[in-house]
Amino acid sequence: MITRGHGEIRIWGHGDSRIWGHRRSAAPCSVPPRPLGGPQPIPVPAPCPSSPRWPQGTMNVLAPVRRDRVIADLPQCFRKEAALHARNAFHPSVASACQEQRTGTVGFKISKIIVVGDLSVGKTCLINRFCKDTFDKNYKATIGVDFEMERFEVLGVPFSLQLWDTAGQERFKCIASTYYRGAQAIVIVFDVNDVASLEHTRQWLADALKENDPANVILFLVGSKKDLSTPAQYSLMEKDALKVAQEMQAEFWAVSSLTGENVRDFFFRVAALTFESSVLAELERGSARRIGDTVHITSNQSDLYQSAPRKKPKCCQ
Ligand SMILES: Nc1nc2c(ncn2[C@@H]2O[C@H](COP(=O)(O)OP(=O)(O)OP(=O)(O)O)[C@@H](O)[C@H]2O)c(=O)[nH]1
Ligand SMILES: [Mg+2]
Repeated sequence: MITRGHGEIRIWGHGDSRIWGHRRSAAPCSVPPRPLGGPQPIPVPAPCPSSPRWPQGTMNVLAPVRRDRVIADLPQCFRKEAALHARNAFHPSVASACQEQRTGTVGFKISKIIVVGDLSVGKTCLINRFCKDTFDKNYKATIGVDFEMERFEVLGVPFSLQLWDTAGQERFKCIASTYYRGAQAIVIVFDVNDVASLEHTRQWLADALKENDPANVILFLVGSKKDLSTPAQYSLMEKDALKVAQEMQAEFWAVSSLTGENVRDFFFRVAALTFESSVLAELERGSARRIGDTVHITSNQSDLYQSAPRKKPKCCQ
């Protein structure tokens, strides 16, 4: 949740220890904030080597981005046959917009990423491997949804991802699907050792797209538990997965949350491509009105950002 008021932006959720470091006042303060219940100073993550360029006329009110979340070059795709694009570098318009600090509000936005797929395919483990660098071999079903925040710096611009971990169990699907709306990227996970979970990805995609505009989301198809298959089994499965990914126009990845193989590369790619599409959308809007111009919102226009009334999901009726 984000609240704005009195010059303060706060982000929090789920008592996550990485997030409480953000609960700081933006106002200049000579005394370092003290954590509740102890005199120890708050451990703030090490700042990245080059300070991110905050949009002009603004200041950094959040904790510095961790050094290991800095993206200076476009992370490469996993397979060229099923990639959202196979360019080696960021789109030239995006690179120059970042260079010239013309990224508008992108630095303040939080992009929503939803992670869907059959029960027990490894969605929670995938997110936990990246966000907490942990792996739990015991299965604990996600009930409804959960989320993690990750902050990046891409080409010098701060960029935040909200990773929504949804339940795969049928009985929680209805609750989970109410959180699908407003996604900028959809990550559909299947288990590379379970062909049925790959087949079900089409239905997961269809359900997620009911709540989102297909033209405005980017898709990833992720095969999990790569460590459990032999190279021969894996390459057989990969052929099928590539076909499904091409059909969906999704980018394909195969990962292991147990060993960590490809997990960081995958999330960096998600962050980079989501960022790239956000900046391109901002530039497109900016060609109608120059970024930095003042927009006057009259009372007639003040409901511009109100969402349309939600339809009650069929399964809840
Ligand atoms: N060997 C191996 N096991 C994994 C991997 N990822 C997840 N698992 C195991 O698979 C089981 C299910 O993982 P979860 O991440 O909880 O699955 P989920 O998709 O979140 O399940 P729901 O929350 O019910 O939708 C757990 O026992 C994990 O330890 C992996 O990469 N390799
Ligand atoms: Mg889960």
